[in-house]
Amino acid sequence: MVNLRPMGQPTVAAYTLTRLAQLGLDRVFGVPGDYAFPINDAAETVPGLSWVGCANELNAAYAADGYARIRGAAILSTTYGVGELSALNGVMGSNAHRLPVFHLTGKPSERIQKLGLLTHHNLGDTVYERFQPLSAAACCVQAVLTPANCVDELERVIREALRQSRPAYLVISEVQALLPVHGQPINGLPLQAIKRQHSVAEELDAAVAAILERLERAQRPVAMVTDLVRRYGLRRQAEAFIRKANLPTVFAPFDKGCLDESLPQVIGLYAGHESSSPAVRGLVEAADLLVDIGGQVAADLNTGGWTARIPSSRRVTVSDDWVRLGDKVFLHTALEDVLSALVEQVQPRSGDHGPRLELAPLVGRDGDALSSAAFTARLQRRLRAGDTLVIETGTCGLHLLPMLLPAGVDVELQGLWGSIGWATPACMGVAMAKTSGRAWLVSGDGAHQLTLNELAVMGRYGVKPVIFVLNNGLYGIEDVLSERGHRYDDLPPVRYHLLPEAFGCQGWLSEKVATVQELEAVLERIERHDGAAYIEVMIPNEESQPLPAATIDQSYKLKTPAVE
Ligand SMILES: Cc1ncc(C[n+]2csc(CCOP(=O)(O)OP(=O)(O)O)c2C)c(N)n1
Ligand SMILES: [Mg+2]
Repeated sequence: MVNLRPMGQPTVAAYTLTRLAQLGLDRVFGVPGDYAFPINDAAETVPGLSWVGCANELNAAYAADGYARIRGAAILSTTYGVGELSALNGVMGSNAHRLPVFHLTGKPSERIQKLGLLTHHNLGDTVYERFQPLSAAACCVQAVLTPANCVDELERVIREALRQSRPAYLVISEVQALLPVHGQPINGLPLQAIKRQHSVAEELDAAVAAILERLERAQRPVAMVTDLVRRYGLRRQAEAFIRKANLPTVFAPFDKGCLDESLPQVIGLYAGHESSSPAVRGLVEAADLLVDIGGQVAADLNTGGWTARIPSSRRVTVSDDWVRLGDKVFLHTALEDVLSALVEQVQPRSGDHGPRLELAPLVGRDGDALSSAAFTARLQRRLRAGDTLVIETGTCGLHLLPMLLPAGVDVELQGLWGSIGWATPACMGVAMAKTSGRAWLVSGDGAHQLTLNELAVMGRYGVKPVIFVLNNGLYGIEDVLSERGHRYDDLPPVRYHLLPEAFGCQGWLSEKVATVQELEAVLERIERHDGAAYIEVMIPNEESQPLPAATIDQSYKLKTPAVE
């Protein structure tokens, strides 16, 4: 490789990765490719960074997503066209879930472009920029980096990605990447030390005063906290607010894990008719004020099929940089600033909070065949403070979301974007980002089949997750929603517990369990095992029926032609 570093100036590729690493990031997830070799090389040589070679770009994007959930941001590296397009679904999911993933891609050199030479990974023409708008569409900000603009553009891109808490797209041509940057390189702060949003004082003061005034007048206020507070690193402040205000507090399904559920104020999950209990639903719907910290995503799966409706007249929404109270909207009110002002000024309320989430009953005994309920109850009792549980989209979510999380246990899921296969690589990213505690994964068999080749990558890098694959032989949740019996919901009979061995994962505890007794024995062994575990859990496929008739009925009414 040519050494192009006159007067010690770093190359565009090296500077870009150095600057991103300063945020506190130590991994680059990706798949190498010729147009991106300078970026790949820099990932190996920049101090403090290491390359994680994923099984494919979609997995890499999911892994970066998981890493960003723990570290606050992540770096993803793909090659031109074929690589970046494969990552798109994953990056779009990071956008939906408000994660600043920096997606770096290479492209053909300007020499090739000026000569009009045809290149591979294109359509046989000289349109070199065809893919940029596609990749950029998944991001909130983009830049084509050159030696002349690199230092300035990177500051703009980093600032914007952190301000909006969404992905950024960075393109560097294979030749520009190797040229030295112009200007004075910048030494950036770690993410936790960066103020990501700024308020306009007048709007902030007015918004906070209005919220406090509404809270003081309210007889039966309830708070709701959403995942957005975690994405801005503000979970502790949100908890401090509900603790000091002493408000009964709920969370919606997509936001599982955004609160310490052992806090006495946390009463449960609110999703209209799919709330954790009728008591929780009653309390929220009888409230004269709902203080929504972060802004509930009012999507179907987050609201019990749109049955969770609180009129705006009874609602205060504190979003990322605006506040709404009834018909009033305040702008430029940074979430962080609103929360600290509220924590400082709110008056504590007295009185009871209401119901609590409880440990799931230990259903099933010894030789009984396993069920989702028997599995969930036993898993719940094994999670420890500091652990993170990654939950895949599918039937497992229906069982795991209403469960009480032990103190200090986090959950990550992809409720809104809901792309099956996400959880397996995301769990790897979570495990790599964590500095203590275990990463647990629960995935259905169908979802796992999309991305299970990432197990080999986990083995290669010595990651030690605890993985449960719930094997019911079908796309269970689809089978329910689309009524039972379609052949397209059946899955090939993979023998999952043999995979770690085939993928070269050393020291993994790998087993198949079909009864309650077998599950209990393996959970006991996992507790003592200092290494990865991979358990195939047999779930009878009959369990996938029935979903409550009312749920199926409601879904059909909205999705099928209205025949009178
Ligand atoms: C990328 C993608 N493709 C398809 C779907 C539709 N989908 C949602 S859940 C699901 C089935 C999940 O099956 P499995 O993982 O076996 O879980 P189970 O419900 O059987 O426990 C499918 C196909 C999706 N959400 N994402
Ligand atoms: Mg299944």
